[in-house]
Amino acid sequence: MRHWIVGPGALGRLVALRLAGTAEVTLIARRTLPAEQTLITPAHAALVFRVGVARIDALPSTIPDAVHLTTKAHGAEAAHDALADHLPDGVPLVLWQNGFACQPRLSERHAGPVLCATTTEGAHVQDDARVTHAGHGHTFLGSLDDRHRALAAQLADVLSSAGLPAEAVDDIRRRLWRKLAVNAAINPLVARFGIRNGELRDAPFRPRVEALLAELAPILSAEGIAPPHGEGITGWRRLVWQVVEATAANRASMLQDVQAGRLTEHEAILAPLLAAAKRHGLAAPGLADHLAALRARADALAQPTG
Ligand code: KPL
Repeated sequence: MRHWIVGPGALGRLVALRLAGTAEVTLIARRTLPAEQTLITPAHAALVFRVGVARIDALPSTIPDAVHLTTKAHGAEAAHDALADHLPDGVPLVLWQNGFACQPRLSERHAGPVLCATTTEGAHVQDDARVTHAGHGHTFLGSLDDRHRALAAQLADVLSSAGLPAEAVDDIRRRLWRKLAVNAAINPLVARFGIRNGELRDAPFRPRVEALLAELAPILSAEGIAPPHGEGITGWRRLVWQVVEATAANRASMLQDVQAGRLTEHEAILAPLLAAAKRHGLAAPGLADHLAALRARADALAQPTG
């Protein structure tokens, strides 16, 4: 199979280099990356691969069997716009973004099957030529309207054989919203206060997490999204605190974005929740406060510096 991976962050390069062991891979970015790429495995082995590389404004003339969009959530639609004219109808698109913003829009817009993926694989970039696969995880794949089960099963097999265990599911919307809920309870707080995830267990942050949970639970319930274990706020509380424990020493992705001066994924994570709150007539002042603060930061980032 021929895969295009669009978006050269940690996840994109992890997917690209794992697939490169068994398939033809082209890594597509705004600038040309080195064709020789090293994957440092969780067991600390350094595996070197040669992959195809291309710039998004100079795409290869070959046709891929699947395109994996691995940009940040806010870059996905622009990346898709840049690709769309070059792809014949019918090429499958896999969306690996957090949140729930580009997924419904691109599922409508793309001229071919669209799968969404959510993963717990851990990776981080070392430099332009090296990426570390920090921890094994699991990937779920499915289409929002559950129309592409066979394709999801085929791609799940391809990923699993390449060392990224994956499974096709018929409830990807629910799984994306669950991850979004966890991200909403953790990421804006740690990003704004500059703390590691585990510090959320301490005063003064614990009550702030609990207040967000009290806002999130009715919104999710109104959207028909149940937590994986338990019911209502008890289930969401269990899930969020489990993730905090499991990632206590980590700096969340949103904090890393803030510290690196990058745009955060606040629109993809918080805006769908606030839109749902509005639809169902629910109050969400804590979530709204985070969205406003992160939007103000994004506006300030967009200002030219003197
Ligand atoms: O997924 C995460 C992230 O870093 O974005 C965590 C912190 C595990 C949950 O929000």
